[in-house]
Amino acid sequence: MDIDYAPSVKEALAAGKPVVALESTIISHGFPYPKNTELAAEMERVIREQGAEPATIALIKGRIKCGLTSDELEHLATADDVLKCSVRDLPVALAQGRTGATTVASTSYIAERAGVRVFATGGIGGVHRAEEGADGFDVSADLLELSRSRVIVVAAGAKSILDLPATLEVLESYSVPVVGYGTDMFPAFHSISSGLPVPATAGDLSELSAMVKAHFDLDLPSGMLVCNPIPEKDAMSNGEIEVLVEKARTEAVSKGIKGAGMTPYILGALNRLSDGRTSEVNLALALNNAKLAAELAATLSL
Ligand code: PSU
Ligand code: MN
Repeated sequence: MDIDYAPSVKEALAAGKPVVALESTIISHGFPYPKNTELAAEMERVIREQGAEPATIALIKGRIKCGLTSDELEHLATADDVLKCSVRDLPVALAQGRTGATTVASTSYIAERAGVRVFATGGIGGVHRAEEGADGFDVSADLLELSRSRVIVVAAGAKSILDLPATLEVLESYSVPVVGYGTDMFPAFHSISSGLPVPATAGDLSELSAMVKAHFDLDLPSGMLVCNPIPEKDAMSNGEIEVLVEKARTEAVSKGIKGAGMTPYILGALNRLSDGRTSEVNLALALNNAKLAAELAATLSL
């Protein structure tokens, strides 16, 4: 696989220094402009602050990039013709020379092959609630890819817009380890807890690192999902977010939104309905994940 590395990422990998992968769909389709440019820059800054190297992954004019220039980040944040590329979209986008943003699934796929083992994002895709899916059935490829790319994904759980019990069931069926960081509960993205238990908890960084090392030692074919709840000071209450989610869901259903457009539509609607509050919350949790991912990557480089 032909990957264009940013020089700083190439050097860090060659020297065995910690590197953290970042996705680009969150920039192109997850945040409004100009909040998305702030997000892209801040994610990289937080990772560097911890002594790790950020490697944002995307397709630029038919080339796979691992580490982007600030011009490339700006382009992803502002252009309106950036494809949302999950794994199945990669061959077509590459062959057509397109520019595409990578999801959790395709970022994990590329990160593993690029030699990057830790990846920070906001939230993962999951099983959509039946009534809003295409023909009542919409399961994100993020879940399948977690089962077959050896990358540790640090996320604040998944949005309460999804069917969270079903999402956890699928992760169990796919043999994906799910670990709560400092929590027994599966976090619900904007809020600290979904009320659903996680199968395992890491109390601190050294416990988490031991689990991750054991995961790689076992040579399991999967990744691991590290669930890092949003800091309490930044969180929304379940009640607060549920009201917004209900409105966003109703809107999406009435507009007939389906498939790959669903997650971006919901994120946009939540931002609009909350006057930008959900994007502030999303930024806070994503930065919190970037910090933990960088700390974790450092423990693997020792
Ligand atoms: N969830 C969020 N923000 C996001 C996404 C999910 O809260 O930006 C993005 C991620 O890139 C994720 C993708 O991988 O949406 C999932 O899309 P789908 O449900 O179409 O698989
Ligand atoms: Mn889908």
